[in-house]
Amino acid sequence: MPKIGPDTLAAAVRKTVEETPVTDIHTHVYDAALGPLLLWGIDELLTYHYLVAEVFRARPDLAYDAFWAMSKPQQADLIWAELFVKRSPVSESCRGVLTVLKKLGLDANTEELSAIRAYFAGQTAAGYIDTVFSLANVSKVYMTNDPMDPLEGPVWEKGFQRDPRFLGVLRVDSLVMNWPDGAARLKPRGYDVDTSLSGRTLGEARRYLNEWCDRINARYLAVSLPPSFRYPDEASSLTTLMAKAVFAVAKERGIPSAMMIGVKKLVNPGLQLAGDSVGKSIIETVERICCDFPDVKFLITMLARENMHELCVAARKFKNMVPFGCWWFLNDPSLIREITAMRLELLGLTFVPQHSDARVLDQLIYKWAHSRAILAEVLTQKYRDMLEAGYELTDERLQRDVRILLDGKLIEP
Ligand code: FIX
Ligand code: ZN
Repeated sequence: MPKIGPDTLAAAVRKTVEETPVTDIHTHVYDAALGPLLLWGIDELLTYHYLVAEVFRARPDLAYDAFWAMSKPQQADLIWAELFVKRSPVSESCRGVLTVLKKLGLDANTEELSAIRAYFAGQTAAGYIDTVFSLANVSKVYMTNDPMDPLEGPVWEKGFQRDPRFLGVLRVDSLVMNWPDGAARLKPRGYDVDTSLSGRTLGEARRYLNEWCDRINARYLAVSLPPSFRYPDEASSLTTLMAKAVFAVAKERGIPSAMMIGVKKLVNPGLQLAGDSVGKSIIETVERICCDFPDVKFLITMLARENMHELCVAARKFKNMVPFGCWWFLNDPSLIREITAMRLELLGLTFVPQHSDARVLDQLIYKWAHSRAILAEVLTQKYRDMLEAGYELTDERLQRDVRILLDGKLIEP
């Protein structure tokens, strides 16, 4: 195989990263069979909670209730006017909308949305999924499935023909957070639980997890945890449920347990979904869990920038932990660059550089376009350093490395 030299390196890396299909290991997009849960189109893009938070910064005079009383198209019109017309769309979330429209061949330099809305009016969900997956070069996505969601649970119970591009993930927040809320959700579903965390209750919680892992063919179990989450913590219902239900079922089934740690929920309730914030977690909790459950593969991402280096070092200590993604408030070019370089330097190719966390289908287009550009930039520098140290890079080796980073196999059992 011909060797890649310093002069052609950047172009070769960029081409390979662009052309390597991605498996997106954490999203909030859904198989079209789940109907209204699958969000797509310009009004959903513009009312994404990241942009909701930003429009209130541009319009601090706007009352939360007044905004929430608007229809979704009215909210989208306001966000477009304030963040794209009256000001340049400088933020990462705004630039994302520009990238989506450009990739779709639509003109973003417009003061109102009628022409863009007309494009989406001509799409079907099924057809648009194909368009988005192709433009984003995404082969598969992992969903976030909550059987206790009143909209989602019944669709699974009825059953539907699965789209193989949408992989199941059992999200357990509704079970484990704010106990005994989970008990109140389990009881009417026929699980013999009480508000204590007796052996019977924990056994029934495991039965719920197993039954739903079977039903959705869950590839891993997932939860979002506050920065205050501690393990061990005998006094904590959350910790008991995680250790004796979630990790136990993950081990029994041989599937990973994903923890997304560091969210402070609703610091500003007026913003609704946009009201969550970030808190620094303690890495000792992650270290103790990885140490005490050596047979479970843990997929970990943390929300505070300050936790990123500690997570890398913890990954060096525990081979059963895979750090993943630049999550939420870390999903910005300046921080993705810093985190990805640190991970390559400390972990080689043994981490998952990114997930999209897309809540709107179209976002797959921009979240992967933006992240691929930075991954290519950082990888190029690493390979440049290696060439200078005498390493011989070929297309075959480059394609192999990028596949390891993007094909999602690192999180498979
Ligand atoms: O808990 C999660 O899965 C978070 O990613 C979401 O709750 C959050 O709203 C989000 O979409 C961040 O990107
Ligand atoms: Zn998420």
